[in-house]
Amino acid sequence: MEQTYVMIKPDGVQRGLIGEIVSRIEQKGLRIVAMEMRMITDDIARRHYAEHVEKDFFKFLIDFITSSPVVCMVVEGENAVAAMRMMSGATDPKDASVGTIRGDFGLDVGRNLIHTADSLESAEREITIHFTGDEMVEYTRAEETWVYE
Ligand code: DAT
Ligand code: MG
Repeated sequence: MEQTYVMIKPDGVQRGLIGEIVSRIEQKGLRIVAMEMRMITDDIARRHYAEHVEKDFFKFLIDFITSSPVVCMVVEGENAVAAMRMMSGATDPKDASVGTIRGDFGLDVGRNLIHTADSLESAEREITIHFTGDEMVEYTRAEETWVYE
């Protein structure tokens, strides 16, 4: 089982899409093992997006992600990292397929609704930034024998 870091961004929260997005994660069969609504601090935002510090959109990214509450999650399952990337869709909603979260609900790269870690290494790094071990729960979902062979 892999764990990945997922965050419903301020636009997703403000547009009333928390339930829709959480519902898609649940319906996929993935297991949410940590979830909390938070304001992201400037310090956490800079650590989270450290790889983009040189980009010209970095300041907009930090201002946006700290502007309004987000929902932080750790999501677990087989191939959870790739599964969540597939469900999120391409970075720019203009390129994201219909059926993905960004493709179905977004129009602008700066308002693309959801963050999902792009690799197992990123997932581990991001989970450590946003959660402590005792904030995550261990359980199985009753339906998992019907999700996995
Ligand atoms: P992703 O969120 O798909 O992993 P990323 O890590 O390349 O994409 O970029 C992080 C976020 O930065 C992305 O979700 C939206 C924003 N972003 C990326 N490219 C951008 C651009 N060219 N202009 C404005 N914002 C951009
Ligand atoms: Mg990324």
